[in-house]
Amino acid sequence: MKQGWRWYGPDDPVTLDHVRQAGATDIVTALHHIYDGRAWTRDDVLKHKALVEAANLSWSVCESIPTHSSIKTRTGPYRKYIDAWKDSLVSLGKAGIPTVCYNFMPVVDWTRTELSYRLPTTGYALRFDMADFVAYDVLVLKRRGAESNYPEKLLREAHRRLASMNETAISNLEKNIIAGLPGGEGIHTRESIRAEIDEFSSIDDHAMRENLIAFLKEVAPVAEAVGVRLGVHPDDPPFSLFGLPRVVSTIADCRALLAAVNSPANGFTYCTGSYGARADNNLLAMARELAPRIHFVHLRNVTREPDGSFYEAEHLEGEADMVRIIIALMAEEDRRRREGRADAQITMRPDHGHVIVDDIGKKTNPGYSCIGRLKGLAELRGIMRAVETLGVSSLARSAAAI
Ligand code: DNO
Repeated sequence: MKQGWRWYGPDDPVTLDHVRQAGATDIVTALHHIYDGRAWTRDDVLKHKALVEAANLSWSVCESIPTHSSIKTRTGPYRKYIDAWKDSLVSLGKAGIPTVCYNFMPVVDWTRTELSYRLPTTGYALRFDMADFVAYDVLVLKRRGAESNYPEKLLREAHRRLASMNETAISNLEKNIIAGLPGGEGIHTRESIRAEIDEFSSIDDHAMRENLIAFLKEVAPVAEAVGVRLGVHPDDPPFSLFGLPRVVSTIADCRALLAAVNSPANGFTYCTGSYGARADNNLLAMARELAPRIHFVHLRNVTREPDGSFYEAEHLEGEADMVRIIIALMAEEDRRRREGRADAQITMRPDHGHVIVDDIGKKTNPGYSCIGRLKGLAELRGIMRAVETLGVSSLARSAAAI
């Protein structure tokens, strides 16, 4: 696998030199300075690419082209935004960026309630706490009908939680949930999020899936024409937030997309952390089934709790069986090589990292600290090297038998 690293551009406190010191060879980035749905020109893309290449790295994945909310509702100015999306795609393809990640989450992109959750190791992780989220949704945002989305027990716990929070704690919770995490597309105030949730009021899972499929039917042929592969990122977390539809959360969701749009460009960002936050997602089975259409990989781990809460674990701990997953992905690379596929090597990146060691107290992008990710990559690289050394085909056979 190509060892990738997410870079937010020249303002990222983790520099391209740091990336090389971490041992990554490939950069995952986007034009974060033009992130409102406007089209990226080929020139914009080439300028960004030159920065990456000047550091002797290669830009192998665009994560992400932003997908404007109107595309998800298919109302208002969606036509203009789909055209801009296609223009950006063409600019990326013509500049030689082979893979594009995107998501179809409504209103909020990836979401956590706590950004500095103290771990037993004394490091810090990101956490999604269900009771805190419900407390915000029902009691702070006061979304209409929110109570009916949650069981009694959780509502009681949410009341208790809110009662224990002071104004600062409530405002931090609100900021964490709605003000947008790095790379995310949903940046809101209390008023704007209410308005945007309302825009989705007539859209259920079925309608949302139809809108995603309609979008894919338009962009996949363009991707094919310019030699780009698309990887839809799963919902994070992979269940409904704010009562809104989420349609990239399970293997059934993935199958529906494959069945609807039969193009080699239509594929997945296989994110073990996002899919892994649901107990009914079998990560290894998903990797094996989706393998031919996995175009990009995020490797990270979560520890789940019974009420749906989770926190980000060490890369090799938590729910995901990282060794077998990597064997499955490397076996797919092997299969592609035998088939002569140009995209035989899949780019992975160590997704998120704890805040540890000298990063504690420094300004870091939530989830995107240097040292935590460096440690994650080192551990994952160790597995890859062992698999390579021992031979992926024999390991894949025995891993399949287990
Ligand atoms: C978070 C990331 C997301 C992801 C987008 C993909 O760490 O996984 O921001 O990039 O949802 O479009």
